[in-house]
Amino acid sequence: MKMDVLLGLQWGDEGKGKIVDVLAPQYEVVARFQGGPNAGHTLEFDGIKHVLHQIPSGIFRPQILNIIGNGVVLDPIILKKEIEGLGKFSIDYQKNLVISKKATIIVPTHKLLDAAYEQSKGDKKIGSTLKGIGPTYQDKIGRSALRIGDILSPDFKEKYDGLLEKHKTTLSFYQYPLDKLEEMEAQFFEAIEFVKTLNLIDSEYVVNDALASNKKILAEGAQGSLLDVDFGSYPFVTSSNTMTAGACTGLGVAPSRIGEVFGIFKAYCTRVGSGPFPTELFDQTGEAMRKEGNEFGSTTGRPRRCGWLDLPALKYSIMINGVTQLYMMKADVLNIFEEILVCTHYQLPSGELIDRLSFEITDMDVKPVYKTMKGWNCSLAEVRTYEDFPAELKAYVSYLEGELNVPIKLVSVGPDRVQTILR
Ligand code: 2SA
Ligand code: MG
Repeated sequence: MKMDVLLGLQWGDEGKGKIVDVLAPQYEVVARFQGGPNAGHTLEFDGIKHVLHQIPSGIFRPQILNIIGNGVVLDPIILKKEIEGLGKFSIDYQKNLVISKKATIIVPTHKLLDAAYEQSKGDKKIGSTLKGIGPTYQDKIGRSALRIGDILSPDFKEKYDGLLEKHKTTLSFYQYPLDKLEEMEAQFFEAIEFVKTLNLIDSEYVVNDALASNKKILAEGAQGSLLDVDFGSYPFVTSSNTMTAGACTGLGVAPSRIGEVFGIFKAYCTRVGSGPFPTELFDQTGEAMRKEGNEFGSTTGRPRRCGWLDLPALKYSIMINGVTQLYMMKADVLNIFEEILVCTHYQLPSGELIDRLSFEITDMDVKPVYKTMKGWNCSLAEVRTYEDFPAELKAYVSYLEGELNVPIKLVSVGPDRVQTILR
């Protein structure tokens, strides 16, 4: 059996949570492989909205084993709150949730460091969610981080104190106040005691044993490919590999065992935080998109920047991930427009047209070159099959498919499960 991977192809918030929820019945295992509480995966069912941050999106289905893999950076305080928040669902956490002992722990000072680094950057700030993601991955790569397995050892406090001293030195260099630290630490150690009661495992064995016994596994990506630490618009990225390859390192699965790669994209683009966004709209159109799409961050509530679909960027994401199926989300948000624009190329300051994301391009003031398409300009609320699609939406889908060379297997036309149209 192979492991399928589901990823966002843009800057996050493509609607991954909704799709995991749709695909979940076909899977026995759902695993997170990177990121941490900076993610916000929204699931809507029975008229209620749930936002998951660290727990995989298969948690509402009792037949699914949910894995938090070694590639994740885990905040014990947020995990405890998340689990308490799901209290009414009577989920059996011992059976349905396992956590890799090799996952890295976010300690309180990581969050302070995140804030200190952002502050020091002034108007060049990344727009981090301030959950401590960057500083935690920094310690992981720097070989000084604490891992979930460490909480079981008698010298955990000693290890923690060692890391704390290092962090304090850095925080004092940035003259960052420590007045909140004591309270955060009290919460942290309480949460650590709680995490000790959860099912802590060597997840690489759990995943590979599951594959060996022909169980179907879905790896659930967080953020998006254009926020990948290697291939995103560096330095305006998150600190993990958000791409397919990250699912291999973040779970301990060999590349040869990757099956389908589901690439999720919105029918337009959004971005939270700073960094280049060539098709961003600063006018009424952008405002209308934000309003219609309710584009506000599910972790921080920040308004998301909005713009037209960017084909060069999407092609790039498809290439680095080996996407085999495309899922287009939130098509209904475009209902309100008489004309729909799609960026096909970028124009460099020299006048040259390109459709590749070169190293230089992230620093350049490029101008998007658009193809204009006729909008469908009507409600999609009653649409249940591809045949019901207005002709203009069909034309939009087949134009994109032709450009991207990967089939668009699903189009979402509304938040409800029944508004997910398979092709
Ligand atoms: P970080 O927190 O240090 O990893 O942030 C670095 C950059 O990555 C962006 N980022 C995100 N972009 C979109 N969605 C994300 N998750 C939340 C959500 C965001 C929210 O699902 O809605 O609620 O605001 C996410 N997480 C990180 C971030 O904006 C920085 O540009
Ligand atoms: Mg999100």
